[in-house]
Amino acid sequence: MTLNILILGGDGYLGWPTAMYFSNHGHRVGVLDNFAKRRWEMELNIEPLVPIHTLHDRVKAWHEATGRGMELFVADLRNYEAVKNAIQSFKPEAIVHYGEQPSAPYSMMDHNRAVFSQTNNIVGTLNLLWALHDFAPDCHLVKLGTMGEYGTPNIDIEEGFLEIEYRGRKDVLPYPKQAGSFYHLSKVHDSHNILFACRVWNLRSTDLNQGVVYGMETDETALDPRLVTSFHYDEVFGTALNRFCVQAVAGIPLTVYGRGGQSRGYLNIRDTLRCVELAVLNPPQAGEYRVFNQFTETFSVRTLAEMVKKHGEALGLAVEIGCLENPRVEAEQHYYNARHQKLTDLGLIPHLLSDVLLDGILLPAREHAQRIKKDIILPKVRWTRGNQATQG
Ligand code: USQ
Repeated sequence: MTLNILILGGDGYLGWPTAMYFSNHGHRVGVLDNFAKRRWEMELNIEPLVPIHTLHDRVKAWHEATGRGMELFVADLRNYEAVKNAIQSFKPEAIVHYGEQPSAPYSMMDHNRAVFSQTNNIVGTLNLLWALHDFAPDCHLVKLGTMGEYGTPNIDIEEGFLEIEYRGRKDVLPYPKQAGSFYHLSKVHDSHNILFACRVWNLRSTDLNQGVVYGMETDETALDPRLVTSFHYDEVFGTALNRFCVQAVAGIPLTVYGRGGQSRGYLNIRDTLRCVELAVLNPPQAGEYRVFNQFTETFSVRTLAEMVKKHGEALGLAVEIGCLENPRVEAEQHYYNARHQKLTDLGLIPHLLSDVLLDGILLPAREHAQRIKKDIILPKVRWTRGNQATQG
C-alpha cells in the first residue's frame, strides 16, 4: 500500500527523519514547515550539535542520494489559507502532525512565549481540523501528543481512556489530564479539539502520546552526511537523555534535576518512526479518535544518568552525576505505571536503550565534541513565580 503522506513540521528533529522513512518505503511524501524552530534557535543563541542544511537542500540531497522526490510546502499552520492550499494541492491520505512548539521550558520562559506556545499549537491544529473538515474528511490525522498530558497520577495510566464506575454507573471517559507545563497543556487542549472533531464531523485520528525521544541516527540519516537531523542538547530544546550524553562527552556533571526520581517513558528515534508507520498503516474508522501511548521503556532520570555514566566510562570518559536544584515544579519521587500495549499489538519491536546508548548517541556525540557549547547546558528557566530567565 502506498499513500500520500504529508509531514507537518518536516524540518524538525523527528519530522525530517519521518519524511525520509516514508519516502524510502515507497510512499509519496510532502514536507511542510514554517522554519519557526530555526528562528527560536537564533532568538536563544543555540544551535543543534551537528549543523543541518536547509530543508530545500536536504530535499535535494535526499533526491540525489535515493532518486526519490519530496514535495516541499513553506507554510505556517496558523494561516488557514496556507493550510488549505497545501491540503488541496497535495491531497494527503495521512497527515503526520509534528508542527508545534515542542519545548516545556520554552513555554515557561515568559508571558510571550507561554501565549505563543499555546496559540501556535492550538490554533495550528484547529486550522488543520477545519481544513480536513472542508477538504479531506477521509484523511487520517496522526497527531503527536505527549505522555506529559497525563502527568504523574498515583494510579496506572491507560491509553487515552479510563473506565470509571461512579455511584453505581459506569462509563469510559478521557483519562484525566494533569500536564506539567503550558507546552504540555497545549497538547491537552489539542486532544480535546481532535476528539470533538472526530465525534461531530466523523474525522479519523490517532493521538500518539509520545514519551521522551532519544538518539539521532536512523537508517535514512546514515545514507548521506547532508541528511542528519537536528539534535539539541541545550536546556530549552534538548531532552533529558540526549543532554546527558552530550554532557558526558563534554565532561560536565550530568544535570539530574532534584531527587532524580522523576519517571518517564522513553523511546529510540527509530521506534518513533516505526510507531508512526504502524499508526498510518492501520488507520482508525471514520469518526474514531484513538490514543496510543508511544514509548518503549520507563526510567527515572537518576537511572538514566547512571546508565550514561556506566557506558561513558566504558568509553574512557570521566562521567560525574551532578545534583541540581530542580528548576521545574514536578513530583521527584512518585508512582508511575503507564500502559503501552497498543503499538506492541500492531507489531512494534523496540530498540532497547542498553543496546543503543553507546553506538546510537554517545559515539556520535563524541564525534562532534568540539562543537559543544558548554554555556547553553545549565538550566536557567524556572517554573516558579518571579524567577523567569531573562533571555531574549
Ligand atoms: N530533566 C533532568 N535533567 C535535564 C533535563 C530534564 O533531570 O537536564 C528531567 C525533567 O525535570 C523531567 C524529565 O527529565 O522530569 C524529562 O524532561 P525532558 O526535558 O527530557 O522532557 P519534557 O520536558 O517532558 O519534554 C520532552 C519533549 C516534549 C515531549 C515530552 C514527552 O521536549 O516535546 O512531549 O518530552 S514526555 O516527557 O513524556 O511528556
